[in-house]
Amino acid sequence: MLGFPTVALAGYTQSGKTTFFNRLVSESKEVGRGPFTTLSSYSRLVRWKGSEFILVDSIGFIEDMHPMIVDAFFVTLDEIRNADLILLFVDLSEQLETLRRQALSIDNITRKIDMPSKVIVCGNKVDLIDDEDERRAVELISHVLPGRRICTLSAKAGKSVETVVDCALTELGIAVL
Ligand SMILES: Nc1nc2c(ncn2[C@@H]2O[C@H](COP(=O)(O)OP(=O)(O)O)[C@@H](O)[C@H]2O)c(=O)[nH]1
Ligand SMILES: [Mg+2]
Repeated sequence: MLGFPTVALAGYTQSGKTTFFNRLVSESKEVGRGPFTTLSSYSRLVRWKGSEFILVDSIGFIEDMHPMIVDAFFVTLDEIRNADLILLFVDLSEQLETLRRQALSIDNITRKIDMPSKVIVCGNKVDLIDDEDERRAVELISHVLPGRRICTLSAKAGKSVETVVDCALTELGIAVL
């Protein structure tokens, strides 16, 4: 699409995708990293430290897909599947049992829809947990999703958001200034 790399946000509803999307779009504006261009209600052309990429928000995975929302889900599927990079959001403040179930079903869904290989798992909401819980949650996810790169952040508090974007650009092979 337009020759820019596409970064799609995916993962469970309520995991913080839209918060991350809004923060990135507003930071591109506020911090003078460059303006953004509205492409649709859920895609923006973001300029970040001299690089440009398309950021796509999505409605996210739902654990037990109700028939009513499956159609809506599949509308965004193409954008997820065709993205150069997927930032896969999980809420690290969930109970470990919930996290395990979500990670397993992420594994299932990603296999089913044949996602591109570039994926960064973004463990969000670290502001709600202590270091020990964060360590345990990351350990569990890397166990269920072996070989996946994992970043932790707080989209709401703005913690490590910059690191995540820099990682994303590096993963896309774009030099970060
Ligand atoms: N404490 C905390 N809350 C967050 C964070 N990110 C998102 N939220 C909250 O989680 C809820 C769901 O966020 P949203 O971005 O709509 O999730 P989405 O469904 O994945 O798009 C909202 O109430 C957000 O304010 C975070 O890093 N920390
Ligand atoms: Mg959302």
